[in-house]
Amino acid sequence: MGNGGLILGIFIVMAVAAMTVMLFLGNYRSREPLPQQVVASRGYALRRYWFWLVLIVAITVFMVTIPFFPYPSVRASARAEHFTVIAQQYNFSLPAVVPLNRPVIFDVTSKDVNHGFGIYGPNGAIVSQVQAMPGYINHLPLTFTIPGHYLVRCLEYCGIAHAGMQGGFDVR
Ligand SMILES: [Cu+2]
Repeated sequence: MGNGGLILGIFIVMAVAAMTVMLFLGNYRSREPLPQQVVASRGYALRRYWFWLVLIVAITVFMVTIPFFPYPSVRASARAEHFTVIAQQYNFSLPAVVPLNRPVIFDVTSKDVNHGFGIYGPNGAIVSQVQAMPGYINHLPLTFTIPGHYLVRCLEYCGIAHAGMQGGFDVR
């Protein structure tokens, strides 16, 4: 809820900046029009450097940020505890308790049609979600860092009673 004002503020600042640039460019005129030859050679020279600059910046950003990617490490997944989740019209078969601060993997499948396995934290915000599909097991790795009761909701329309399809488990 507190983030809404911040996001709106960032949006307004960026919108005003973009409009300022547009207005400047719209009103920009050079006093003497330059010959096409001059404009083209300047543009091509700029374009050559621009390509290498973008490439170097992109590779650098990639190398620096890749360790912070929010996927669990392979090592964490190897020692994770597995929990089976079976969805069917209109309920979930779930573990009662899931451990806190330890990597877990939900092995998610369905007995009938496609369902969505959506996990909501004690604060009501969605934590993660994956599809529950018949004849297939989706693996959802997670590490819970906040104890409490987590609600599970079906996130894919699966039949007449879909809206009431809920479950839950405790993290402790
Ligand atoms: Cu559903």
